[in-house]
Amino acid sequence: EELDEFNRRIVGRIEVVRSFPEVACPGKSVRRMKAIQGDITRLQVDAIVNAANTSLLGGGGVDGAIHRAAGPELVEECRKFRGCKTGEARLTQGYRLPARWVIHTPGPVWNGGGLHEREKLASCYRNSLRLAMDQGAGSIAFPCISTGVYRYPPDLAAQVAVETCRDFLEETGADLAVTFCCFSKADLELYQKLL
Ligand code: AR6
Repeated sequence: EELDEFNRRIVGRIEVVRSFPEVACPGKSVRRMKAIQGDITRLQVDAIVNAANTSLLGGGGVDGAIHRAAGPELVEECRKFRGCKTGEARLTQGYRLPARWVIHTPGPVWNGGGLHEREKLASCYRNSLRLAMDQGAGSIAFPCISTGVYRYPPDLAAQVAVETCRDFLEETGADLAVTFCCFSKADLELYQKLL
């Protein structure tokens, strides 16, 4: 009887411990993520992410803005990679940018969602975070990858961005502050709702 009573108390305690993190301890990672509206080329963070294409040799949109602001040395450094697959990421110096590094990642082109677009977009975020962490960066800013010329629906892209970064921070315990740098107010509102 004494043993039964002891076991009941242990089991009771285990249940209390199990329910504790969800109830009283919301994920620490959420506090390390924020959304702002602005121009990513102006941010003073360790690394900014570029929504590139697979050539890594520049283009329009945020890619064009980053190359213009960084100066011609950026494309020279990018040449050495001889391109990059969709969902992968490469790190360069930031040159004339306030950011120390640029992480270039080609996002997927949206084709209705049946061509692994979600997985590829999640890989962009994961691989960029991994590179930043390995480099010792303490802060990173993302644009809304794939939601411009590549037509990924902004609401679905924001979900992938927030979930992937949250999972990465929780799984790795990385000491990394993540900023989602939205160009439009509509995008900012999507992120604020999710965060
Ligand atoms: N700061 C922050 N976000 C920006 C900025 C900026 N300065 N400029 C644009 N955006 P896009 P994609 C936002 O088209 O869809 C390029 O030609 C923009 O409002 O730049 O991944 C590449 O070379 C949108 O929300 O990238 C590729 O060929 C987001 O950045 C192709 O476009 C992404 O839009 C990549 O297309």
